[in-house]
Amino acid sequence: MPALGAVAAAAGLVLLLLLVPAAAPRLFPFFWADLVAFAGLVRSAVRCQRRLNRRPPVTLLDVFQEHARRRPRWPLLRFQDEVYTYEDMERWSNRAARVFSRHLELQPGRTVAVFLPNEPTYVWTWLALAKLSCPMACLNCNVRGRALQHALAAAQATLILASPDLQAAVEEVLPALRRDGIRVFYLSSTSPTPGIEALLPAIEAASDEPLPAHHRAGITANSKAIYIYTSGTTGLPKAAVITEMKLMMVANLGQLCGLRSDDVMYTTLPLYHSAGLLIGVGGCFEVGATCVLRTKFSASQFWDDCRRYNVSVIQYVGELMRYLCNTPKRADDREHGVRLALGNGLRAEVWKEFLQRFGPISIWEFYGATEGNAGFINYTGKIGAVGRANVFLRCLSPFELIKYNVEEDKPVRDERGLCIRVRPGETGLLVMKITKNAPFYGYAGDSRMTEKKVLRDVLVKGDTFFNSGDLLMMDHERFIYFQDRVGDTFRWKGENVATTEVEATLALVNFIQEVNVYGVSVPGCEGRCGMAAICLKAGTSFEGESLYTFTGDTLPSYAAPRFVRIQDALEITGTFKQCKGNLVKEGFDPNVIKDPLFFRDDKKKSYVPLNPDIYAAILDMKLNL
Ligand SMILES: *[C@@H]1O[C@H](CO)[C@@H](O)[C@H](O)[C@H]1NC(C)=O
Ligand SMILES: CC(=O)N[C@H]1CO[C@H](CO)[C@@H](O)[C@@H]1O
Repeated sequence: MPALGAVAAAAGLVLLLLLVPAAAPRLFPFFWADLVAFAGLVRSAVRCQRRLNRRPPVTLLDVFQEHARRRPRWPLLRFQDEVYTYEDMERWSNRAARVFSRHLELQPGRTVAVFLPNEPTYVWTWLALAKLSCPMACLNCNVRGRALQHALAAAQATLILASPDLQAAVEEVLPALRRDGIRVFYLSSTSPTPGIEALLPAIEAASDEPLPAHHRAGITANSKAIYIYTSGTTGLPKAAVITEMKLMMVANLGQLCGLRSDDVMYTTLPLYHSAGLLIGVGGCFEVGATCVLRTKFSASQFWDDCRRYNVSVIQYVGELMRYLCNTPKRADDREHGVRLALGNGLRAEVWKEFLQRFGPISIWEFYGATEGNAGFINYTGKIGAVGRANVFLRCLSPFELIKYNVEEDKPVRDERGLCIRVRPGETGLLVMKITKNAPFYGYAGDSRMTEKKVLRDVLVKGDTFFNSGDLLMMDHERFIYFQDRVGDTFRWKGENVATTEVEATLALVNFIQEVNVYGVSVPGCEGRCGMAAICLKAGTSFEGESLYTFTGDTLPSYAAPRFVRIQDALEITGTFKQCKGNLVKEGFDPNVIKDPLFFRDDKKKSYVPLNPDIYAAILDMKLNL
């Protein structure tokens, strides 16, 4: 989303378009929807800029504190049977900030890493660090060993506040941390690890009076507020920088989608990612709403929790909604007060099923990367779309879909060395122009990775774009659809195979519960050959012939998976994205893989068990793929 300096220009544009005669709605059927969405964005961007341009700037922390002053008794957080009001959180964070500042001698600007599960501690720690002007690096709870050290170094964190729940992970790297001079504390009442102090007793004993203002003296719109580690399924974590401005813009997203102060938002997403922390908790700070926090997502508990806490807004990412649809049907499926769902990664087939089953919930699907400089929101209710290429928005944060060579893993360039726009209906790489209003702050401590995300000479020599790494498609009505991640799409028989499309088709098969599609290398073959890891629905069995017929009818021959692997459960990341890396590496060797494997046999017109003989025949190139 753009931070607006160009607001004046934009307002001029809006005026101009309003003066376009009545033909406009006919020419642009989504004219009003586009305009309203645009106006909303402008309003929100203007608000963020105004606040942060004040002296002293009004940050998200100040917005929270204003709610705490005005509605002290309003619940901010519900967690299991505990309730924390705005005032409670204000006081807890005052106490914690005192201890961090005095006892830990924390200076403004020093990065502090938090290594905590989803629990109220996370929220008051965030507020306390904000009160001391210390950026918070949100360590992924699943990160271990060398990756953990790397994450700390990237954000230059010299202090870790951890939970004893992660004792083993902490102790594993403790000697290395000590060598590097990194201090570790537990935010608990007792410490299970010799040499690590537990801070809770000191925090409980500290004064809850407000802190002196000097701690916040240096804060500006561009101060680093948070580091979020991007959840790559491969490689070491990269620390994306979230400035005060970006934090506020993202926290405003909920309000843009209709989040109100009387809403109860249900967050089961990990707080170490932007969806849970910035959009979820941050969104509640912004409007003064209540957040129901859960340690871990549970499909079977989801709706019971929604009823128990009177939830009105839910958050989702990736496969989460599919898991809800996969639970056994219940008579009370539609008995809940949920009116709004915010998230991303919802696939069209799940979207339809979800609405049919759980009732008319308004779904706001948006697209955006934590480190990205712009994003889209679905504001028209077009199922499957992540947003619209709103003519208004496009002026503010220009993006392009450009031709991409999947094999060479880089954009196609013309004879002048510039990139080529795709036509409507064609899939292209999404790139967003980097401007003053849509800056890209890159990854902390990793200029090489930062440079990799920057694409130069896209439309004219010398321009710079943020490379989203995602392949999207825009239709003739300018709706935008997510197609695949760059590394996931593979080439087979000279064609691009978008794994999400094959997955969407296979998800319709009656015995398939979940599916993950990827390409495996076959010796002697160009490109990668399609393979699907599937989970069977309870009480069903794999039917090779019917799957053969179905895929033959619904998929182009190059896209129908050659190999099928049946797994008990599919591996996912902390943000509910499927992991393909290990599956790709493991390939299709029945001598190594213990899961049942099947092979698409064109002679038998069925998926047949992939035995060592077939495997050998493929390697000897006696079997044509
Ligand atoms: C949910 O709403 C009902 C009815 O309005 C109320 O009695 C109950 O206390 C509420 N529960 C919570 C957790 O707010
Ligand atoms: C503003 C708006 O139209 N948002 C929509 C996003 O998509 C869902 C479709 O399910 C609609 O219900 C929302 O109203």
